[in-house]
Amino acid sequence: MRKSALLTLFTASCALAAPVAEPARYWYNMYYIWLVVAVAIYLIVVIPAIYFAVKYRYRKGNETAQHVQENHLLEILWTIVPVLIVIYLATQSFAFYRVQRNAPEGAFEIKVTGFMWGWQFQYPNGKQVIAFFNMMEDPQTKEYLPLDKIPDTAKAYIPAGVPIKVLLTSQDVIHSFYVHPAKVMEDAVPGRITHLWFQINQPGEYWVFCREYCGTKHSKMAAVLKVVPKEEFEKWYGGPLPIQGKQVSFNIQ
Ligand SMILES: [Cu+2]
Repeated sequence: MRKSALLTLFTASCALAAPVAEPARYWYNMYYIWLVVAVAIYLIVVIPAIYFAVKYRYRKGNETAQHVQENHLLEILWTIVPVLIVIYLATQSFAFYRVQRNAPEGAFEIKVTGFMWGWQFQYPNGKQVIAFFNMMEDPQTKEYLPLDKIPDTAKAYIPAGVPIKVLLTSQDVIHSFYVHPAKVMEDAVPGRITHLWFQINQPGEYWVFCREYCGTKHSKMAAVLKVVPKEEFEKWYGGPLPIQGKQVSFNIQ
């Protein structure tokens, strides 16, 4: 199935209001499918279990159990039904994975390098932002600082409503780049380039976290995305956004 058809299918099947970021709607869609299936299976197992436990509880004079050797219909059913459910869930998951994996054409590319313990954002024109753990935490309480206490120089500016393709790598150990509002995550692996994409529609400030345990300060290995309207972004960036449809490539070492 073509990517665009897949996207349309997903969009049409999702009854939720548009989330602030993409591809979060696909994540929510899948979350609710899994939730409904899990609750249904739980009820199908638990309700009969309670019923039988009560109905066939031990009673005096009724000590002999009835042993049923085999029941072909039941065996076929409890094989085929779970197989169908697993195929359905796997297909859904794979479709979501493909959406998450393939950035829309014309996405703005940035390079992100994870290191112990922070993130370096590099933009195509050479501009860069470094978010280090000690800019994120309160030195006294060791809690996360409120967003307005984090210096703007440590925030990665992102244009609102523009798909962003992130080329990911790591300087030292494996990290994982998780864009909280978009619900996307990918490992940052030393010596390799991995990628993901997201698009944040609503200007504001959003967290990015490391989601692969990487050492003492892993829990504070975060960054802030400062999502601003396109014009404001271009002011900060010092030039116009590369034209949609023209991919910008990096020379990655
Ligand atoms: Cu990490």
